[in-house]
Amino acid sequence: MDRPARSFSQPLLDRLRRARRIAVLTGAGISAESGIATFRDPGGLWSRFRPEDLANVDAFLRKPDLVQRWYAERRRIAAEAEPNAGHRALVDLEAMTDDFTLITQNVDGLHRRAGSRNVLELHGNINRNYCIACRAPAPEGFADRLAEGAPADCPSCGGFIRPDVVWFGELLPADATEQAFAAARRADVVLSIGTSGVVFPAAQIPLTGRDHGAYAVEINIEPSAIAGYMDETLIGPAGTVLPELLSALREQAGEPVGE
Ligand code: BJW
Ligand code: ZN
Repeated sequence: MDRPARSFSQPLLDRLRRARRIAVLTGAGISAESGIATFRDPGGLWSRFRPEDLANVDAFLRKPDLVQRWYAERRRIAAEAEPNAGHRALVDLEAMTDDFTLITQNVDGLHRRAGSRNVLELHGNINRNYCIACRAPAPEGFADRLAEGAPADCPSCGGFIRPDVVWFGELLPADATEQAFAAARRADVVLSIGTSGVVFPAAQIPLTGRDHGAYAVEINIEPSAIAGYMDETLIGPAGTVLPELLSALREQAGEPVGE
C-alpha cells in the first residue's frame, strides 16, 4: 500500500505560496541520492580521507598528484551521476518564483545539469581547473590527460594545475558570496537543504535570511548544526521531501490564502 503523503504545516505552505523571493542553500546531502558521497556522513568522503590531507592548499603543494587524482575520481563520479528528484524539484520551484537564487556549496554541477538557472557556486566547480602560478584556466581535456597519467602542469608556465574549488582558509568567490547574502537578506523564504551547517560563511546564509525576516526551513535526514535557528526542520531525504512539498504547493494553488 502507498505511504500516506507527508503533511506540511499551513504556515510553511502559506509562506511559500506568497513568497516572491526565495533563497535556497544546498549542500552535499542533495546530491547523496545521485550517488555522490557527502563529506561528513558515515561512509562519506572524510571517513576515508581527512580534510586536512586533501582539502587545503598546503596538502596540494605537498602532494599535488594525490590531490589531483582524488578530484579526478570525484569528477568521474559526478560526470556519471544524474540529477535526482530533489534537484529537479528546485528547478520547478525556480519556475514558480519571481526572484529565486540557488546557492550551492556543491562542486558537482548537478543543479545546472538539472536545469536550474540562477545558481551561485560558493565553493567552485570540480570541472574547472586553473594554474596556481599564472592563474590561466586549464586547457580542455586536462582532466582526461590527468586520468591517463600524463603530466599535469600548466602548458604556459609549468605551474601546478589545481581544481577550481575553495579549500579551507581560502576566500570564497567575492561576487557569488555577495549575491548569496543579498538574496538571503531580501528573501521571504529561505531553505537550507542537505547541509551539515558547520562550514562558514555558507552556514551563515540561512541565518542571515531568518534575521532579515524570511521563514527559514531546513530539509535534512537529521537536524543539522543550525537546525535550532530554523522555523521548521523537515526530516527526510531531499529527493522525497522536495517533490512532496512541490505537490502540496500545487494542490493548494488557486485556493485563497486569506491574506
Ligand atoms: C541529506 C541527505 C539526503 C545526507 N537528503 N539531506 C571556526 C569557526 C568558524 C569558522 C571557522 C573556524 N575556523 C576556521 C573557520 C573557517 C572555515 C570553516 O568554516 N571551518 C569550520 C569547519 C570550523 N571556513 C573556511 O575556511 C572558508 N573560507 C573562509 O572562511 O575564508 C575566510 C578566511 C580566510 C583565511 C583564514 C580564515 C578564514 C572556506 C570553506 C571551504 C570549504 N570547502 C569544502 C571543500 C570544497 C572542495 C571539495 O569539494 O573538495 O567544501 S569543505 C566541504 O564542506 C565542502 C562542502 O561544500 C562543505 C560543506 O559540507 P556540506 O555540504 O554541508 O556536507 P556534509 O557532508 O557536511 O553534510 C551533508 C548533510 O547532508 C548532512 O547534514 C546529512 O545529514 C545530510 N544528508 N543525505 C537530505 N538524502
Ligand atoms: Zn600557468
